[in-house]
Amino acid sequence: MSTDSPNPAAPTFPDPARSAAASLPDWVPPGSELDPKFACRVMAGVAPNSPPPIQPPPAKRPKLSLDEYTQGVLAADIGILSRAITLVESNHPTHQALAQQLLTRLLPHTGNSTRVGITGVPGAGKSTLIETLGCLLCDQGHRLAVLAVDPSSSVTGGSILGDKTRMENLVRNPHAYIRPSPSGGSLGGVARKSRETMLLCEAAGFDVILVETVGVGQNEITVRSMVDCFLLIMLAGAGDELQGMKKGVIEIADLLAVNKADGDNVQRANLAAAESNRVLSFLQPATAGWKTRCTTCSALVPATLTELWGAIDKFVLATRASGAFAARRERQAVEWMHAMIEEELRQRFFRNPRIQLLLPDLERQVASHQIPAATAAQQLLRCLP
Ligand SMILES: Nc1nc2c(ncn2[C@@H]2O[C@H](COP(=O)(O)OP(=O)(O)OP(=O)(O)O)[C@@H](O)[C@H]2O)c(=O)[nH]1
Ligand SMILES: [Mg+2]
Repeated sequence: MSTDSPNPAAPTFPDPARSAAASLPDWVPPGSELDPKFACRVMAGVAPNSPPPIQPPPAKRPKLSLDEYTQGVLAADIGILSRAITLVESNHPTHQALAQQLLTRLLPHTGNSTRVGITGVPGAGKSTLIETLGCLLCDQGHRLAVLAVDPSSSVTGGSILGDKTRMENLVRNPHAYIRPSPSGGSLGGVARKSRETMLLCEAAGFDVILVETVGVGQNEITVRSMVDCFLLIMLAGAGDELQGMKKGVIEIADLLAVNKADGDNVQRANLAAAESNRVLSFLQPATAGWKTRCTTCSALVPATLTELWGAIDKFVLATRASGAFAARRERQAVEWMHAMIEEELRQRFFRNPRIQLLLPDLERQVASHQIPAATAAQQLLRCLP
């Protein structure tokens, strides 16, 4: 029922605001005591009941063809690269089909970058560190893409905002490209889009890709599975539990760095790094043939980040020489394919109308122990074509 057409049978009550307004002149001066219905005052210069300003409709950009996308990305046209990323981020089936065609064409031009994942608890200084390190790398002649993997950011908007404000200089650097986390909802969705974005950036000639992720949930494992080198940024005295040491993040890292080693925090940072190195000596390294170490750094002292990048460089050289680098990339590509198959099968299963019909009842029967879970699962799986 429309709110404009009240039910004639319903009793009517006087609306105090309306009656007060009815007795007022058309125009109440700003700040006037005559206006009893609002606590705030009418702004000067705004006529009452003026219609909202008419916004011109957003200009529609012409669609790009597959050739235009391909040539634009390969020519490092940032406008077209951004549109190509929006294409791979889209959930629309037509966009997804075009995105896959584009990726197939660009695949021979991908893979020529150093992919580095950066994780750490919120506030560890990841974005600030990326800002300083990123500017150093650009000065050295690198072309840098910074991506974020943060499934929560689509809800809170947190890291998107943080990244923009913490990377003021990098945002303006013509050799850097910063892309906030895609809003994919699930971690799987965000990860797919980020991985494909990484490939697009490589095809556009970016030779260093930094992927920032917040150290919560499964994020680290996902980012580890898409990068060559994984860096854990820590804080002195933040507690092992918080920093993921207990949940095994330290075991998947190739390099650890205690950040904010500046001012009177240097000594505490050195102690924390020594303690981490002691723990590391008992652990299996994340990459065969590489000894994971913990160092210190400060996002405010560029020289410490030059050293940190030196350690990453060493890692890349050593693993390329040993073959671990190429082996990991091959493994990652195959694992990626498996993950995509699982995701697709999952979606087909839960979208199937017959399954949607049977599922609630079977869930109830399983919950109340009337039928075994495996029997119910088999019954549902038989519905798949
Ligand atoms: N003293 C000092 N402060 C730092 C350093 N790095 C970052 N900070 C400060 O720490 C705060 C958090 O930094 P961010 O770079 O936003 O941290 P983050 O890890 O990206 O945080 P999330 O994106 O929320 O996960 C900011 O106030 C920074 O200015 C550092 O090396 N030394
Ligand atoms: Mg950040």
